[in-house]
This record gives sequence, C-alpha cells and structure tokens, in this order.
Amino acid sequence: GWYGLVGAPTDVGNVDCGAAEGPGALRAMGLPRRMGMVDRGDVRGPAYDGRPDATGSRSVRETAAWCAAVRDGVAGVLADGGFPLMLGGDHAMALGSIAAAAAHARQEGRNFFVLWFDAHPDFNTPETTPSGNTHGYPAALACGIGHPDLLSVGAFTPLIRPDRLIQFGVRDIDAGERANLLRIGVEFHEMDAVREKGLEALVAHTIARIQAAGGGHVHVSFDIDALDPAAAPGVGTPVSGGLTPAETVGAMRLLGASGLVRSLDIVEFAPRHDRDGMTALTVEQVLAGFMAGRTGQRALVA
Ligand code: DIR
Ligand code: MN
Ligand code: MN
Ligand code: MN
Repeated sequence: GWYGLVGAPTDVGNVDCGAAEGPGALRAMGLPRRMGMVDRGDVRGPAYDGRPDATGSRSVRETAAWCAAVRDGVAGVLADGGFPLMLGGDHAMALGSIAAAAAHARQEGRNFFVLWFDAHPDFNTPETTPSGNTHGYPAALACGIGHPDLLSVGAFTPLIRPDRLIQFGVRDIDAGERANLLRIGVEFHEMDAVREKGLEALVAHTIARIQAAGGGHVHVSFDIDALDPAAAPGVGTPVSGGLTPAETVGAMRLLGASGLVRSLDIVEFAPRHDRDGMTALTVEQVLAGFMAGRTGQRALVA
C-alpha cells in the first residue's frame, strides 16, 4: 500500500501556535520524499478569526471549513486505496480526518476505533473550554459532544463510540474536560499509568482488546506534544513529563505490525519552536517505526 500525505497548514484551532508551518517545513526537509509518500498536497481554508462567537469559541466557522477540506482530502486517499497520513496543522484538523475514517469504516462494515496520543485529551466543549480554542475540542466532537457547527463536519454523529476512543500520555487536563471524559466514558491513560505499566504494554493490551472485538479500522491521532519537550520542543503547547522517543517508536511499531491501523494524523509540529531540527527528526523516527511495523521490519530506534 501507499501512503497519501494530506497537508493541513493551519493553526485556526489555536492562536498562532505555529502548526501552520508544519507541513511546509517537513517537505523542505525532504521527509515525504525520503519516506516514499505520495504527496497529495495541502488542503486550503480561511484565515484565523479570534473573535469568540456566542458560545465563547473562536474561529468555529473557519475550523469547520478547514476540517471539511481535510475530511475530503483524507476520504480521497481512502477511496483511492491509499493509507492517509494527515499532517497538521493544529489538532482541530483531526475532526476532519476522523470524519473521513469513520465514514470509510462504516462503509466497509468495520468497527471504528481511535487511539489518541497527546499531552491533552482535547475533550473540551464550549461549556468547559478555558480558552475558546477549537484545538481543545476534536476528541469530544468525535464522541458527539460540542459545538453543533463542528459536529456537522461528519456525515453522522457520534463518529465513534466513546468506549472505542483510547488516549495515551495525557497530563494536562482541564477540570471540566476531565468531568467530560468521565461522564462520556473514555479510557485515558495518564502519564503515571504509562510510567507504571509501560506504553508498549498498554498499547499491546489495546491491540489485543480490539482484535478480541473483531478488529476493525483503527485511526491513530498523534499530537507531537505527547512526546517529552526534551525530545520534541517544536510544539505550541509543550508539557513536561511526556513520552520518550524510544517507547513511542516501540508502540508505533506494534501498531503498524497489528495491521489494524488504516489512517494516521501527525499534528501540532511547530517548526519555529524546534531546536536543531530535533523535533522533525523525532517525528521521522516515530513514523519510521510505524511504517517498519507495517512492513514487518525492525524499526530504527535512536
Ligand atoms: C486547553 C489546551 N486544554 C484548551 N489544549 C491544548 O485550550 O482547551 N491542546 N493545548 O492541544
Ligand atoms: Mn491535541
Ligand atoms: Mn496536545
Ligand atoms: Mn493542540
């Protein structure tokens, strides 16, 4: 199979966090070419609008337009038989890729799961958001709660059963956001659990659970800030105490080898905050681990 890169160069979901420059920077470094991807180009959308609407959310109309474009770009790769790699852009864009992946899974008659790697659960709603930024919303929206103008990006809602969303590495959770997670019933593994049990063991357990449920389409949504800022400083909202590159490469290799993952997001790379290209290098290693797992090879670990 081939990898179809869909770029979403925007930070419409956050305030000039720098993620809009992510796809261009990775292309300039030659990553898509080196990794043998088919570059389907960037989708387009409107500029950021910081004025909050009646719910206190910013750039909702703009986020919805970008996500619809991402949805169509990712759906195009799936329709053409490729493996979509959505390159953000901020994490609000995951609403678009998940809308496409969920529709594809439904069409193929597969169970649909989302694995979310992130320092943040992105499970706010307009009622709980401390910022009004839509990059804090996408996981909740996928589960069917949040702003109606964003829920309508998907052909149906919820896009995912909440017990089929599993989060890893979260460590910066707003109070109302945590209440949302618990109320909706999402499985989220915070960093203390990751340290205690090991990321690879948690991921292996999740793969086994999905296989026991009959398999399906697994979408992986990977926010670069899941990684520790020591290895990946090039993000808009760094949070200390994150995942190491080695354990992340190992987990991604397991996911690749499982054969269950059929779509992937890599979001929130902000080159202006990078140091000596180390975040770009880490991103490439994480992707290489995943791809090596898929082709049954051994991943190159730093
Ligand atoms: C915060 C920050 N929870 C918010 N979220 C971030 O604004 O909703 N997500 N940084 O990536
Ligand atoms: Mn995120
Ligand atoms: Mn994050
Ligand atoms: Mn974010």
